Amino acid sequence: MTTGTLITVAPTGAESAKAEVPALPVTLDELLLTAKECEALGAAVIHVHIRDDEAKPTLDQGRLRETVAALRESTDLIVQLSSGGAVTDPEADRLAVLDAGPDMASCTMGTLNFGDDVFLNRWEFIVDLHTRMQERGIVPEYEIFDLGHLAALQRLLGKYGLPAGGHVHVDFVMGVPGGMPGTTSTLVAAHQALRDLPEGTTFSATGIGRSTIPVMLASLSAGGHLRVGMEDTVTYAKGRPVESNMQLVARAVGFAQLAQRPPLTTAEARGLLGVPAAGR
Ligand code: KMH
Ligand code: ZN
Repeated sequence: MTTGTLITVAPTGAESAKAEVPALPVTLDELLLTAKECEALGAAVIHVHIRDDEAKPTLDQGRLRETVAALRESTDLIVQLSSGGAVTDPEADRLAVLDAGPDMASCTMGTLNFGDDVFLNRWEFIVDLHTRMQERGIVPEYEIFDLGHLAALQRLLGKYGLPAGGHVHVDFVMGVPGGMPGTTSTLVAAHQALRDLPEGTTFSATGIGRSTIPVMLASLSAGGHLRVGMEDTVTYAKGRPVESNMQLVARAVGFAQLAQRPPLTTAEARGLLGVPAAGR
């Protein structure tokens, strides 16, 4: 039975421009401050995309390593690097994200239209990500943008075995134009489809844009966990831009407490996800 709520903050993403969203954390200092404050509020996992000196998305290996080290130094958060990057990133650079040695990395389970772009995730690429994470002890979070991605995950686990840590955790990313909608009925369908995955599989959910609140409430009521942050949501309410990631984490913590499923500590989150203790 699910008790507490795992809260993941996705503070930056690769899609919003700093010029249009000035509160977006893009420098290492901004990211560290955000990470510390979100941890203090109740986040246990940070899903990280980084930016270059021009605030453009980058998968620069030196910066990724520096970011992982700095987050470990300043917080106890579980550090999850995005292997999705930006839609323009080549597969080799996305695979090389694992070389930075994060606790976790995302692994998107299929190709989809992504607004006007295509987010390409070929089967062989997914297999490479999954097996390299197995070899290196990096725990995946399987990103599910559409219901068919769950069937792909079932196939992946059946052919290549359980992930590092032995626990399967998925994240429903809902409301991307081209993916599944961010509605309660779709979340229920996705939740039901988990029965074909290994016993004990857990899920988080995030709703892009205005679907953030319905998805959050639906996930909590279905026993799921939450991902929030400015990667997914830059409008707090109609006509009100998000002021900070902390504002979004605080709202998620409030909802989780109302649901009587308070935030998991970072140690509890490591236990749930099969991520080794900090300082391993
Ligand atoms: N930026 C999107 C193209 C992930 O981080 O793994 C992909 C994404 C998923 O954000
Ligand atoms: Zn991401």
